[in-house]
Amino acid sequence: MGKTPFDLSLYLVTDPALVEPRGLLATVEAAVRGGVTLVQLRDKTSDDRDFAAAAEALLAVLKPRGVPLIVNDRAAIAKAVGADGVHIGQDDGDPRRVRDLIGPDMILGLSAGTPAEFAAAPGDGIVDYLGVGPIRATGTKPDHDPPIGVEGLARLLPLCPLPKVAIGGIGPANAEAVAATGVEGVAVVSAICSAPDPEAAARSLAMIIRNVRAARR
Ligand code: TZP
Ligand code: MG
Repeated sequence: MGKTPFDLSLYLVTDPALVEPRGLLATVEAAVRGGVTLVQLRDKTSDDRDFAAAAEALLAVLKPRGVPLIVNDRAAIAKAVGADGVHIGQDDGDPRRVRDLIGPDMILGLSAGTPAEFAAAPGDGIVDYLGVGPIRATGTKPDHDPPIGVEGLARLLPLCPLPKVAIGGIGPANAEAVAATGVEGVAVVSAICSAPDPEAAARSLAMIIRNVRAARR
């Protein structure tokens, strides 16, 4: 089969509260029309049954559009439903154990926000990308680590060769500065899920990222 290809450029992370009243599927469909390249189902509150059902419904929408689905935390469900990958944090155990569970082909992402976490991130086919942040304080994740800022992001990037996606407090006001660090992508929750028009929000973030890339070439 081989490793599932993925593009971190504009990475939507879903939040069960923020997608309302539009709903999870409608929000994700709109975001994909707008140019989102990767989607993570993140829901800390639903039980495994509802979570698996949501993942299956998202896969039905995303597979035909060629957009991979990453599942937050719940590796066994990710594997059972045929999701493309799993994203874990520093408190979710050894990434090697998750890799053992999901096999070689699924995508594995790991959150990291300090030089020590960067240094400890296992490449070699274990972890495929790092989620780096938070860039700014954000109400979306009340227990987040101290913000690292765009400058902190720029300092961390050279410390690990894996592809990296920045997350936390990113929106139209700072996406350009974040992308200009050379990071492989930006991940957002509220900037798309809470936008009055998620498709337009995604399209405008995708354009910001494209323009920064074009200027850097
Ligand atoms: N991990 C670090 S910050 C964060 C997550 C899941 C939430 C980001 O949400 P937003 O609304 O894009 O700031
Ligand atoms: Mg986690």
